[in-house]
Amino acid sequence: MLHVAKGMSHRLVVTTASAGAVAAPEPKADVTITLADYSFTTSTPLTAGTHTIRVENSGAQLHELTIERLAPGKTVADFRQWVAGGMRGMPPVEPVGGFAGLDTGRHGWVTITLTPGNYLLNCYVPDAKDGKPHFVHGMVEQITVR
Ligand SMILES: [Cu+2]
Repeated sequence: MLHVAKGMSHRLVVTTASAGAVAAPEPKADVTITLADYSFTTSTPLTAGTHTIRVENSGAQLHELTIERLAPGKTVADFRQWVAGGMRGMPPVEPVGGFAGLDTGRHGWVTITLTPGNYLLNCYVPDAKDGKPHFVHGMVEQITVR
């Protein structure tokens, strides 16, 4: 059952800023990951430890950054095989963080702590043209964190 059907929703009211309000300064990022149709570009390799990642969408479509830790011995090929098999059984990855639903030309930040291992940078957003998840179009990349 969808979580929203179990009550996982909340009303949010957005109001105009009060006079004299100042925008908060942007967080300081040590890594930038740029999303495009259909790739990830990382400014510097992600290493073990805590990072504040600036996530930018330079693509023509909405994208997301999902960071998933691969199970020991698993690779992006195992992920593709699991998807091709209808996503049955234990997934070869576990989500550890990311940034969802970033529109064209927008940016945001995510702070994440990584331990050494193999990860996927992944995008599950349905494609605007064929509705298939972007990872089907190649928007999934395996990285090694040391
Ligand atoms: Cu995408």
